[in-house]
Amino acid sequence: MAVQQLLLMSLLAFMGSSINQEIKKVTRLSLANSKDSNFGEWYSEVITTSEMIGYYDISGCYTLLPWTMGIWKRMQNFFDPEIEKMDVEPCNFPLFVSKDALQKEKDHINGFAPEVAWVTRSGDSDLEVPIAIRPTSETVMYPHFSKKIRGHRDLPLKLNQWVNVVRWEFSSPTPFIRSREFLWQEGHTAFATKQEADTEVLEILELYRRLYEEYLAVPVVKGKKSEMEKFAGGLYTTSVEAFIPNTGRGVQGATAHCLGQNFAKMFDINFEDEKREKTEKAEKAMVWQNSWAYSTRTIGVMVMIHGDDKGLVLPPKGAKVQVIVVPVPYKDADVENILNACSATVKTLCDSGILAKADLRDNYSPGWKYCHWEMKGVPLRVEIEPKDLANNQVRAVRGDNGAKVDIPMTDLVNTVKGMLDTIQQSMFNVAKQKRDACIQVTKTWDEFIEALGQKKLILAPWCDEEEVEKEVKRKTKWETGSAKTLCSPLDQPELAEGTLCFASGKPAKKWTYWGRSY
Ligand code: 87F
Repeated sequence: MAVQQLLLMSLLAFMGSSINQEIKKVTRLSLANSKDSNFGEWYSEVITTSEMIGYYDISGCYTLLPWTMGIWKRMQNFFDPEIEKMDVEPCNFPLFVSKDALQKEKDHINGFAPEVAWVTRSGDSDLEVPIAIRPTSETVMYPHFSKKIRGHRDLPLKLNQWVNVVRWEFSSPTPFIRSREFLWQEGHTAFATKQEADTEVLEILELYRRLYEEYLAVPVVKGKKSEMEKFAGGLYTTSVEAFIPNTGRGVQGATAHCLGQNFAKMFDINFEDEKREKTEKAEKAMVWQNSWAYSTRTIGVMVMIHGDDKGLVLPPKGAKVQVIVVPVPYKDADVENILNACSATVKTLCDSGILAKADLRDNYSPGWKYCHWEMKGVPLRVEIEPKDLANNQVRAVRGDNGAKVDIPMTDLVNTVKGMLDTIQQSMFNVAKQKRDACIQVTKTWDEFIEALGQKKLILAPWCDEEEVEKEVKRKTKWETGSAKTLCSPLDQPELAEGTLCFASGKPAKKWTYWGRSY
């Protein structure tokens, strides 16, 4: 009898668990793909199941759903006040560019021409001259710079806009990472001197580092692009570079260019240099310009770095909801008291500046809600059940590692704040450890090739010659994509006297990061 009972019980338990799995599949509360065994599928599944991205019937275009826009808003809320402190002002220039303006600066547009989308028709009639949709706004904004800047008192001029841009990419699209339309901020500034422009580039680059490291908990390297990888219309390009361990690819996270005087020349952006006027005859001087941007790509990088097999994992500073409060009423327990306690908890947390929300829906079970919010990557879950009410406490569960803590109500705000800080810091530490474990210093070609095969982020001494970079690209043209320079870190390790370039054997000039990239 006892044995039969046992068998029956385990049979029921087995049926229960497979029914559970069935339910999870139907309601899409668990992922079918794992991050380590099927990264590409896992990524698509995470961003759709967590309700970040909607697919669309035009290839390379995606819908950014509220969960994504909540993250984007938080990134804006960090960045906007910072650039405001630098006296950068908001603006909004048109979406359309005339053909003349677009083609004014040839270096700038040459390599990019195939990616420019054009409007050629309205209704049934062809436009007299086609107009382009902005792929970036140098050529849209600089006619204004030319008109607005007269004397040195008009400088510096610093503008930023948050807009969408369109680049008709042909390589395979990936939501957030490479899409045909994306959102970004683009800053465009003009100065009287190169020195001021140089200083601003570094200030902006530091803001980008902080955005990634302090807000999104993603480690990045600040560096300078090679001549081959820089923006052709500019003088030099700096960037922050992230690395995705699962694919072994680097990804440019944001970029700040010093444009030099190229655009000033083409768009006549001059000023009477009154300072010189006194000593020499009145002379026109060209401005020094910068442009800088980060885009919704940042969000994709964050998902790839932190997401796990349960779904998205958001760092507290990047999350629209930092704490989700879930009521766990038992059958006979006083439901109303539990719901009230949840609402009160949310109010206390929100009053102290924490982004908290209660999920009081009565058509979903607590278990379903746990999975749902786990999938969406909420950093902290607070559960309140009758036992907690009785003990004047709540139970908190961390989104990043599942650790559970009982928090006395009397200490709620402090403890939750502390936990959110800990999660933020710990997510960065874990990501940095993983990134650092992928860095491989290579001093010879053989070491380089081996490291590339192992999907490493390679740091190598380089002679800084364009021909050599081209040769490396040619020689590594495997089906997974060829290796290129990511950046030369601003923070250079010591380069011992006599160190040779890993690729050419010539004297090395600097340490440079190499790898495959997005
Ligand atoms: C695609 C089509 C046309 C990149 C393009 O990075 C033009 C371009 O100019 C193009 N793709 N670029 C370079 C963008 C440079 C620069 N613009 C302002 C930035 C930061 C923000």
